[in-house]
Amino acid sequence: MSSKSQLTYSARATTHPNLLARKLFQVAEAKKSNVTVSADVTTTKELLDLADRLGPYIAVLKTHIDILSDFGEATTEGLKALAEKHNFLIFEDRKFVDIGNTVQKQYHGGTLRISEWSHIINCSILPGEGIVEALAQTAQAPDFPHGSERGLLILAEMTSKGSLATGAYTSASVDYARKYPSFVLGFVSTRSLNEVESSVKAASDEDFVVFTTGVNLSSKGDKLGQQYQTPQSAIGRGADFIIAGRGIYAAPDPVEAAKQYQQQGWEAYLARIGGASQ
Ligand code: 5BU
Repeated sequence: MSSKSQLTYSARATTHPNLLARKLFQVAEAKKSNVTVSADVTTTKELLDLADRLGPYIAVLKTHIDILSDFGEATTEGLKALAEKHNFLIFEDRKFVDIGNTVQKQYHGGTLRISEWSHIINCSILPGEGIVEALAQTAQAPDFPHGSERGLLILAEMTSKGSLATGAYTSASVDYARKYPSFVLGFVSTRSLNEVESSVKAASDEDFVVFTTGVNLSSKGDKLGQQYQTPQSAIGRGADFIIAGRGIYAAPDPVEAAKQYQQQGWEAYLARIGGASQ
């Protein structure tokens, strides 16, 4: 476990080298929530309705914008307005995985205009270091207006059965996170990766943010290889933000479910920081 994961979110908000990570920790502290809801619904109305109802209880809204059947201006304007209204960040789970020249076009412009509305994006490092460099170049270009509010999570591990994102792939994820600290916030992974061997030296102020997917209170997995753990287990293993999809949006009462994940996630965080001063 990283020494930083024993610190409070507010302490990490003050010291983190990355501006978006600071904002993320501030939001978590202000709302007492480390929950990311994975809003995997397929129409704009359902997405915005869910974001508005769950907004008060979450720190981040994760989207798969390409599963919407009616994506358009109303989707992005609605998302941006609700993120402001409820003080959450948006994470488009697009999982970029291509050569640098292509991912720049997929991220900035195109049909989805992801760079305009999504604070956080993620990528696989299967194509090599160039993918991180290319996305950082776009988000940090002098004429890009939202530079300080954009960050990348490297998809270092996956929750699906038989995932090949292990071993050398996972340690290369840590290498690249260390090489691009102003853009890479941390990882999507099932645990803290600070102990993973890396060929790049860690900076003394290094503080990777860990998002863990596959969190569910009432199920162990699905029929397509998804594997779940509980908020307590994820946070105990180093998650700073827990991501839950069906556990929340497919519950009989999604608002009650979001409150339950919020409470359990927050209690697990308090248990992890133990006696740390707030
Ligand atoms: P679920 O309904 O809680 O199983 O949804 C999980 C979400 O997280 C879904 O949007 C997946 O695409 C996403 N996910 C995941 O489940 N596992 C991973 O390793 C990664 C993303 Br990366």
